[in-house]
Amino acid sequence: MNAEPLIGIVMGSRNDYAVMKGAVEVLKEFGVPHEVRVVSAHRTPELLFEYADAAMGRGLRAIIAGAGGAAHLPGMLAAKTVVPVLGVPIAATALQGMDSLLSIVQMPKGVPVATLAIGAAGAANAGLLAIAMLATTDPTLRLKLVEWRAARRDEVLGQVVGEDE
Ligand code: RP5
Repeated sequence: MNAEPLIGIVMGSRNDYAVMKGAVEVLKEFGVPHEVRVVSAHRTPELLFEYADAAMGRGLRAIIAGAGGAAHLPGMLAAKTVVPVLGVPIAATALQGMDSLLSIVQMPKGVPVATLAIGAAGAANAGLLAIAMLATTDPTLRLKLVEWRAARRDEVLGQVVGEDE
């Protein structure tokens, strides 16, 4: 994307991209300018602080942050910027994403992270939620989102189940 990014997509490891690409695909589909970065809370804390400090000034309207394990990334970003942070828990350990979900959703009162589902559904929904946020002030995007939802509705209305399947 050449336009200045409105949405930042960050993740704790390159390995998280298999999941986080779901958010990228949705933003691409809607033509929303975005950027993708690897920023690790525990391995690159200085970069995390730099990214969060610059986010508002760079015009980011939301940050989608995915991480696995003891997932500090979304919460630490939210602690350092008032740009809304959408957290995506990733199944990266023996706990299958429950660790990450609880780390992200259980933010103490005062510093919220909007927490999505574990994995691919959460990543795609984070993209859609970011779009819905932008759509509150962008009528063209709002129309696209309404049409997108209508297409999903029509898809279900067209489904038929044969009793003998
Ligand atoms: C977290 O640790 C990352 O978000 C990733 O989900 C997990 C494992 O990282 P790698 O060892 O795969 O780089 O920080």
